[in-house]
Amino acid sequence: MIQEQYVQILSHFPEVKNVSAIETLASGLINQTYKVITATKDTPDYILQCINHHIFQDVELLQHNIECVTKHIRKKLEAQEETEIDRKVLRFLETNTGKTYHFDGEYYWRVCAFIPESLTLEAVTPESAYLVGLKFGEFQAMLSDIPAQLGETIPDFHNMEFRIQQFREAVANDKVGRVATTQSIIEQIERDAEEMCIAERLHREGKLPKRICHCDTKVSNMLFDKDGNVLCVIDLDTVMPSFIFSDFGDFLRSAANTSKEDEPVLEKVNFNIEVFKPFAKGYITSAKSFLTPTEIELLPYAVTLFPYMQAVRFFLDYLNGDTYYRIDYPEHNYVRTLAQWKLYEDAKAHIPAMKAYIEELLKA
Ligand code: GN1
Ligand code: MG
Repeated sequence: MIQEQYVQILSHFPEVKNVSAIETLASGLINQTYKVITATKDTPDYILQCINHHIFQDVELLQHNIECVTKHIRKKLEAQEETEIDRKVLRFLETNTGKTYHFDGEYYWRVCAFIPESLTLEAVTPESAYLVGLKFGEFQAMLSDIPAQLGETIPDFHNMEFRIQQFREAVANDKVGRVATTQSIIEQIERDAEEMCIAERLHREGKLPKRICHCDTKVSNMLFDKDGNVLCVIDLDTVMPSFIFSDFGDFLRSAANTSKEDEPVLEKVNFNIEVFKPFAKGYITSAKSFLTPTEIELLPYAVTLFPYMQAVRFFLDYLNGDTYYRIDYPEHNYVRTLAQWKLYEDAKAHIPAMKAYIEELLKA
């Protein structure tokens, strides 16, 4: 069934014609996503999204970033005489007023062309970890000379100093009375806080650049074809200036965890260096042309930073009374915190092995 509401929204995007069905897609916790199916074979299908403007409050900036990024990548692909460019970069449609989103008075909507015969993976293998590393490195490389100014779609999103400040405020406010029973993790977070904020310090000293990063690197944010080849990077909402550590570290936070993000049995949570190796190899291969020695040296630190940062983010939400992350049971954010903490500690224990592996890679 096609609901009148969607027909109305789609009518603002003149390219969309002959719609025969609209299906809800289950993926994605942040934005509501639908597939728009058209009646004839030669008209493409589309993805319609309702943007979550509680999280992405500046939709104009959000879409500005996405337009700049997709146009820049498209130009590069054209210069490389790539074939099938529409399968290698997302294409967002314009409305009849020339914008890439439509505001209906309450919600913001956008449409992009659906890439046929593409699929996402939920878990990595050593082969896919290598390909994904290569692609995320290439994504950053392609954007390393983007002339446009991009803004932060979520201000201070991966700023560790800011997260520590939020954590300290949450402890001081103790809104829901959870500080007394969580002293041990509070002390542990404090113990490592200064060391984990090294990136912000180096940036202030002019020793570490910010670059355009994806900031939500996970295997499910990559499209593959049916033969396992990588097509393109998707979910561009968090593309913004950040340290390259965001894309390297956050990918391994999920991919190299031997268990789930909210695993209650901590013995099951370990850092799998056999995922780190192919991912690092792929990433360094495509990113080494622009990475500085400091950035390369700090890649193992980045791998520890993201479980640490995520532990802090889950924990401060727990202290604030669970307002940001969806929870399935009352202690969920605390369980998540401890699981991320375990991953952080195990990743830290692997720093020497990670360093040795990267050194070998660079020699080869
Ligand atoms: C959120 O919804 P999802 O899984 O894409 C969060 C990430 C966290 C992640 C933890 C905008 O991402 O930063 O790492 O949860 N995204 C936002 O599961 O806050
Ligand atoms: Mg996301």
